[in-house]
Amino acid sequence: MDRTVRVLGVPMDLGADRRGVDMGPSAIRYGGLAEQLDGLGVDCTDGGDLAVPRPEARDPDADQPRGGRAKFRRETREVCEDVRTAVSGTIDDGEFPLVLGGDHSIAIGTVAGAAEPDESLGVVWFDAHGDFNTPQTTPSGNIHGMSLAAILGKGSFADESWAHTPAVSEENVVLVGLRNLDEGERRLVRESDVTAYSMSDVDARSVPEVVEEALGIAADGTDAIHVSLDMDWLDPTEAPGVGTPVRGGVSYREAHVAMEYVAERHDKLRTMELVEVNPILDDHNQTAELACELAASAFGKRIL
Ligand code: EXY
Ligand code: MN
Ligand code: MN
Ligand code: MN
Repeated sequence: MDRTVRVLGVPMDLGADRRGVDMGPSAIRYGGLAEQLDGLGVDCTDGGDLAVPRPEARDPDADQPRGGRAKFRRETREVCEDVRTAVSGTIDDGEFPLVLGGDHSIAIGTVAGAAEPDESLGVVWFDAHGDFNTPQTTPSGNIHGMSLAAILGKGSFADESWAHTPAVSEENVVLVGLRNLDEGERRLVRESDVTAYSMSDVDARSVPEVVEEALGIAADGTDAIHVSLDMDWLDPTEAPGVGTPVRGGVSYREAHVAMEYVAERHDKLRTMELVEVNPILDDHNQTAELACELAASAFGKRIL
């Protein structure tokens, strides 16, 4: 990594039902992120945590979009606009934003901040879930299950400039590791131009082959790429401390080799985020420590 990495914590849990993911940034710091990056010789600064309103302070349904449901939409918009400003400012300072969640709704802000208006940004989304629901299809109203749909302006998100980042074209968006989709979002994924690799595709072809292809699609014709690593991508036996665990995820080694392929793309990598770490559900901070290790692999750590 040729740039200084600036860590930005977003203790956000309004996008999810289960409390605890707001402690993700602290857990990742305690998991040794700075030590991992220092050990690599990566220059790293900590930009601190952004402010997030407490859920008790607001009625989750106080502000609903047309014909749908998105809990804490107003607060999520405020947080994501702050994330956008912090990420964009970090990039303008010539540094690399490493954003720590917090639930996956923060990706709306990260991507908005990463994309310059007149550019095109590719996205690789490592996740057990599609995060492709809209307020019109969501079964829960939780925005962390809508964040990619929001970025792409699906459903009523087309009218929400804070959520929709037009610089991201569906042709340059890749979902990797799907194994849990709701009916409505499954239809939206199929109808879209995003590339979606389920765990069945990973089983049939292998992580190296799928991830190399995914990074190629995100980089094809774009100015930069964003990597969004939802820790529930991994199998819960490796990463139990996540908000929405789903069995049948990737192994410890598969996750590392995926990040090693990410490291090969540092010429185009502009931003990265580590999300959905929930230490309440964890076993001795294991998931946060793994997130730190994976970040090190993504920033070039090699054994030999
Ligand atoms: N698809 C379910 C929903 O929309 O409520 C669950 C979403 C979980 C999203 C996690 C962050 O990846
Ligand atoms: Mn800018
Ligand atoms: Mn997610
Ligand atoms: Mn997920």
